Amino acid sequence: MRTRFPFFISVEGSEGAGKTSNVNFVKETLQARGCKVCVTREPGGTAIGELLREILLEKHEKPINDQTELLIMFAARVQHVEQVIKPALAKGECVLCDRFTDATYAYQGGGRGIDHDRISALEKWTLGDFKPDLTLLLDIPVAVGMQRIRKRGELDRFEVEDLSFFERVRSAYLDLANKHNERIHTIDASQTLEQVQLQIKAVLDRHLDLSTAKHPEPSW
Ligand code: T5A
Repeated sequence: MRTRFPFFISVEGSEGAGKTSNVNFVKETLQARGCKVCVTREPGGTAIGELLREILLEKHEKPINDQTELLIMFAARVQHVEQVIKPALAKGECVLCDRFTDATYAYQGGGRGIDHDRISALEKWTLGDFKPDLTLLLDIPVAVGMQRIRKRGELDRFEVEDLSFFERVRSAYLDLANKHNERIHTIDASQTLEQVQLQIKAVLDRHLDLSTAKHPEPSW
């Protein structure tokens, strides 16, 4: 894990966990610590990535093959990393990304059942060891998350999947958090927005303090 500023932070979770609702809070917390923040999302974040996002989220007459879906996720991601994420980090900005590669392990791995090793090979080929420094996993029981998004209106191609798909996604996320517990921090997202943000702030404060202690501001 890199422990210097700038940070690359991802926010993850299954449908309706509150990622979008909390990204702004994370951004403000980082800004209060003096970080310039680049907020972005996956799939998307670049002109080509946003076009690929439309293909991925739209419902099509004939279904998208699972392998095709996996490859499109990584195609969008490579474009995003090279055009947006790495350049922002190189300028000294913090990058805050709504979903990253963990989502592929959870949705295409857990949800669609694609072999973990195949995703891992693709990750290695396209990104090498490039990973977020810190990941906030907003965890919520599937039924609660689905209830929240149904209130919001029309559902996209992923959101119409059945409950068992999202149970597998959730369980894959929790397995990742267990395996990478230094990087991935699980937040109980079923609580009120205020309580969720208190948990997020505690994780961010801990990480930013550690990083600042190791890399103090220059005195000049
Ligand atoms: N995908 C993505 C893959 O399959 N593989 C990949 O590699 C990647 C990167 C798009 C889809 O792409 C898939 C996964 C996704 O299905 P997305 O745009 O991130 O990804 O879409 P969603 O997960 O669908 O995002 P949502 O907007 O549905 O969920 P959020 O952002 O988690 O939830 P949010 O903040 O919009 O909140 C939903 C509702 O709940 C309320 C909000 O007000 C809102 O109405 N809410 C709360 N209510 C009560 N208490 C709280 N604590 C609340 N927090 C939020």
